[in-house]
Amino acid sequence: MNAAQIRELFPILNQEINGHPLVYLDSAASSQKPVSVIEAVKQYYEHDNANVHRGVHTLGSRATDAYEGARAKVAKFLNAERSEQIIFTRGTTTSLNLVASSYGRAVCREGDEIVITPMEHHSNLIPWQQVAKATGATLKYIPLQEDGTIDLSDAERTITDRTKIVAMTYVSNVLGVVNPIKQIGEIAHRRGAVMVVDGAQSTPHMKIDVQDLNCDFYAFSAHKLCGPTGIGVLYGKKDLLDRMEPIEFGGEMIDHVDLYESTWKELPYKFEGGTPLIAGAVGLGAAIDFLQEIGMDEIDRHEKRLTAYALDRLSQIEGLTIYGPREERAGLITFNLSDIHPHDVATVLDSQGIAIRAGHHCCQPLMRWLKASATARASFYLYNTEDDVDRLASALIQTKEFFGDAIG
Ligand code: 7TS
Repeated sequence: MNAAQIRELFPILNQEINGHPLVYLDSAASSQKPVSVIEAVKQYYEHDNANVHRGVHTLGSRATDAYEGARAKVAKFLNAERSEQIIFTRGTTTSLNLVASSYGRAVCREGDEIVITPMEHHSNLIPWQQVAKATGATLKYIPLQEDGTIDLSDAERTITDRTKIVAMTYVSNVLGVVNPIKQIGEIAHRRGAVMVVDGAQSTPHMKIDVQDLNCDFYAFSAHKLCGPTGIGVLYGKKDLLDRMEPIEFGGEMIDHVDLYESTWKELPYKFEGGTPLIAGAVGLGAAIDFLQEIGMDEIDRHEKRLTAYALDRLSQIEGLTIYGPREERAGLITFNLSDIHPHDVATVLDSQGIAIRAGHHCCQPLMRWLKASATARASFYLYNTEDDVDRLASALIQTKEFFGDAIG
């Protein structure tokens, strides 16, 4: 299937925005959903809906099977050893907060270190700041090289025997950098630290094998990989998850409750208090089926081709600054156009039916490192085509001319 055919499977893309066919270049913020995912959620609500893990009635067991079936699909998708290592959360943010609040606060003491990078999304930065503040641990940053990449020798220097946790994004949502997380995980393990991976921007686009990466925790959101909003995953190594305390308490997660003491269910349920997002899990399962049918390697290849084409087209536009490395990058391009504010760029593009993101992308420290108050970003997915890139490039040229004339 080529990208133009894949595009047909996404009903939302078949519309005009401000009188122009929609070009959606904001999938790094949230991807669009194919018919099969929309139908799976609809089918669940029309035929199988009930609460999970409690009823003896037929709908209750169908809902439980659907929910647990989705967990098994995720486990296979990540190549996790067992389904119980897959904890359903609200998304990457909740997954990372769970690791920080449960594992981080339990293991860190004064004098210990938590190591992250300046390119982290706020979701993988603030939770660690909070752990550092609460425990007296020191938050340290592996410095970035000029092009935004990480040099392993800097990781070797920053991660020490006092480091308890290394937390890092696999793919930067601003720079498009693909971090060497396997190698950094090896350094972390040599020093006795655990490796936490923010997989929000990697999981939708490339094959992930948590056993090969040998990471201790891995987080992602369904909505960036063709699934519904409001659901995501935390994968963890079983011995670590077994030792961790829940951070939310209530129904579904208990084994035995007394007036003054309670005990918890086994994995993964001790981390899933309350009625979960069952339909969301069903949608995530359908999204995984959809992506795997096309093939993660094929998606990866398509995005690399498209990004190379886009880099070529955009770098010909005078006055356009592209951030991040030229080689070895993921399917997104962050840029600024002359001194036009990125919000103005995004607004002009929207008037032509082209959706991009502008702002700090939840990466304020990285914006300061880039010496930019904000940037514009075009991000690609399996449904984007060269035609989309051509529309973006010509709209940017027009935007520049428009503002040039206005200023001049
Ligand atoms: N980590 C990274 C690297 C991200 O890009 C994002 C979302 C998150 C964590 C948080 O994911 P959530 O699903 O819990 O919100 N990134 C973006 C973005 O780049 N534009 O909008 C959201």
